[in-house]
Amino acid sequence: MKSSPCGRAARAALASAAASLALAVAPALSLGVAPASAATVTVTVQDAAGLPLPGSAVFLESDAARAAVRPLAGAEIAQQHKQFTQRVTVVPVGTAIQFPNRDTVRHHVYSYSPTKTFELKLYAGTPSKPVLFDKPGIAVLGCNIHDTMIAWVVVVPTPYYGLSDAAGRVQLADVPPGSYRLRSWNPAFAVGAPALDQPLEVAAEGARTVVKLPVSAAAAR
Ligand SMILES: [Cu+2]
Repeated sequence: MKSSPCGRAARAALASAAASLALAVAPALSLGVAPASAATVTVTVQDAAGLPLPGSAVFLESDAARAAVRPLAGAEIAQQHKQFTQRVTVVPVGTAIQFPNRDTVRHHVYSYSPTKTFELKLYAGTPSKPVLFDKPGIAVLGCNIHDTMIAWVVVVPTPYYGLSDAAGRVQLADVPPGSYRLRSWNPAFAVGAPALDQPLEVAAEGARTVVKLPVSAAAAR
């Protein structure tokens, strides 16, 4: 892994996820996938008209990826200025998320989504327990007090995931070569719609692809 010529910059960018990514490679080796090196996968997410789609969740699924998944430590979605601090949060299955309230008003955060149904009743400060996201899927979050507050948690069964930047680009570092399902999702999708699903072969030198989602960038803002 250390000998991998590419992905060094991307690894730095994903420093917070580095620990889980490092752990992720060992099970793949024991399953006989035997990657000679781990590669970088670059995905550009566009809308139907070819415009960049920032804030899209992108992840790579496979049996080996599923076996390599580890919860993320220290995940949080705060509330500040009567908004969630992140619109879309992507976490691996098994991650517990804290919902600290940084406002002086109280919030009442809930999700009715089958992926995770929960309610943090009217609170100030940080609730005593984080919320465990133990099933893959998409949870829509709201606040009972402030109707304009909305956010999404995308729970993924893989250590290889990311969120697209302003240019619609996602870089996934340290991906073992192999056959994957490339999944892509944007909050402009209809409620309950699954992430787009297409095959992706990752070679020893990585992969680079463009994904077009059936939404408009204007509607996704
Ligand atoms: Cu609120």
